[in-house]
Amino acid sequence: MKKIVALLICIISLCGETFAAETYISNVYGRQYESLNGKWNAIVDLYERGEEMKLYLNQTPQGKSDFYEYAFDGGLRLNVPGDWNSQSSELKYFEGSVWYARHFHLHALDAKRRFLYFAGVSYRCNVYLNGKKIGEHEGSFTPFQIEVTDALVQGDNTLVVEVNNRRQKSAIPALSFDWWNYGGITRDVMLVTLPKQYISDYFVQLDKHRADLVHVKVFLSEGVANQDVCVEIPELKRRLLLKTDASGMATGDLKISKIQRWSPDFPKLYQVNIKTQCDEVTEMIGFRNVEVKGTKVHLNGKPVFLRSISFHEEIPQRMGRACSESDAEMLLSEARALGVNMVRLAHYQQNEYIVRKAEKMGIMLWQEIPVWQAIDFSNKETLNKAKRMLKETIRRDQNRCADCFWGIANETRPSDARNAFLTDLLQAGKEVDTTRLFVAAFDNVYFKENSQLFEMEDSFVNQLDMIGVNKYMGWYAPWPLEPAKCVWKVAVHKPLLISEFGGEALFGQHGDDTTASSWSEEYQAKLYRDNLRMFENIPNLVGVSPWVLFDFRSPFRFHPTNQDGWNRKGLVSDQGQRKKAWYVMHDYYQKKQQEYK
Ligand code: GCB
Repeated sequence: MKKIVALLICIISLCGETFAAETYISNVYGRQYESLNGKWNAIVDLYERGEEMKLYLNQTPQGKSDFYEYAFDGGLRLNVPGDWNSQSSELKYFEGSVWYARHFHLHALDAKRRFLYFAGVSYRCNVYLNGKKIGEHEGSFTPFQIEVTDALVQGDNTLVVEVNNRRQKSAIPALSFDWWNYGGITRDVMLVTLPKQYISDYFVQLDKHRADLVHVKVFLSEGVANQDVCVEIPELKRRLLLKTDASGMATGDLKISKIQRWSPDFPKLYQVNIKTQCDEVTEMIGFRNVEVKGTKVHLNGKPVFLRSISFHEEIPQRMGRACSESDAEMLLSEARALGVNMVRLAHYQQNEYIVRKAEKMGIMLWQEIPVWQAIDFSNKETLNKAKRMLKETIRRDQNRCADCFWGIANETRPSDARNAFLTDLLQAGKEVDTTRLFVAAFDNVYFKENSQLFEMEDSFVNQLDMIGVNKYMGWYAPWPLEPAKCVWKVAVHKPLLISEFGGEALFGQHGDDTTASSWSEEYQAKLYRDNLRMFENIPNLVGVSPWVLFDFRSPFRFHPTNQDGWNRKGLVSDQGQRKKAWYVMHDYYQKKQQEYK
């Protein structure tokens, strides 16, 4: 493992990118940890002078002549986890640097190793412990950990994090995106305690095609050979004994004939225990097969219709990021009420509470990285970021059987630079996961006058397992023909998911169902009926995912009365009221569920 980590660090630094993750901790919530959530002190650093003024030292005057032109105590207090935008009206639109600080107490130094774990910091950060920089990370939606065993002191420790959410051309997402640019330490922070040689990573999942074969890979933190590794599934009375190789990795297969596979109807999870001489970890893991056969997606050997919906990681009533188990419960139970068997987690990796809860509820997931429209495709550094983000995503959730689809991009247009970027990115993903389907969403499907068909020209799609199409008929695109006469001939040899469709309506606004500018529930409901009619003419359709479950915050939604900073395509309003279109979708999903019984 040491070698792999060293190689990774080397590759990453060769590519001109630095990041703090020295090593990895799989299933952090199943480990011994102390939460560092709560109120942190904060300083808003509008002119970004904090580093020069050494805020990371978090000093207080000692002698009579001592003074500092800053103090963390007595100032702003921010909740962690939480975005800053929703915690102070002055920070609603803020993009820039905020310094966070807190103390924590360590009773005694011992032989254990300790790591600071950040589940998500938006967008980039520098981390300082006891006055010294110990790490940095870029990317809002993936976790990172920093070993602090030697940087900790007995007693009081000072942790300072500079967080910056300024948008940049080379970032992912880049300068513009259709959601709120929430900044802050938006997910959990923990101090994790592990033994000297610990189980850093593992993969326990069913083979892509076989129902009786579980692939196992276990990585130790140290590159030591001949260590015993035991993987057991007590309920199935199965145990696999392995030895590590010189890199600290142990691999093997478990042949099991009577596995009850996970599915939306029966989201069965098994307790899996992994033990070595020095460490043990336990996790609930499910097993399922997801594969493509012809133009169908099969779940556990049977064609499935993907009854999906998208949402952002946002609680609209609070106008802030979702960050807890109860937030996950709220988002997913409203999705479930619609009748879904899948959620497209748009447009970035959402927190682990959501992923784990979805799995328990039997909801399949499409998770994607925030390669959203205009990314700097010709920039090598941006490509390296995207690859790292995809790998960090897969690594965090590789044992979540609910995760069936990895989305690598949303609405990118063909060009040499785009094609090369996505080809490379896809390759990087396939190197680390062979059990899931790789997908992307496209918006370049058009009605062609000469053929009278909806078509798409984009050779990249051939590389994917399934394609998603975002098409806003009746909203951004006028109907060229009656919906019932619109026929699609798009990526005909692949399964096709309508990964977005919809239109805006203000809850409670009633009007003409033929006029988009009425922003009425009636227009939105009719648009849904029309689109569902058209979808019958897509021969390779495997599912639909309307855009979007809830109205969500978006800075470029400028209409003063109908939008006022909200994208109103929700089937449910920002206050939780279901619009008329919700019922159209609900009926459709009930029908589809019966058809695929
Ligand atoms: C899209 C994007 C989504 C937007 C949506 C819209 O195609 O993928 O992020 O929010 O359109 O409402 O315009």
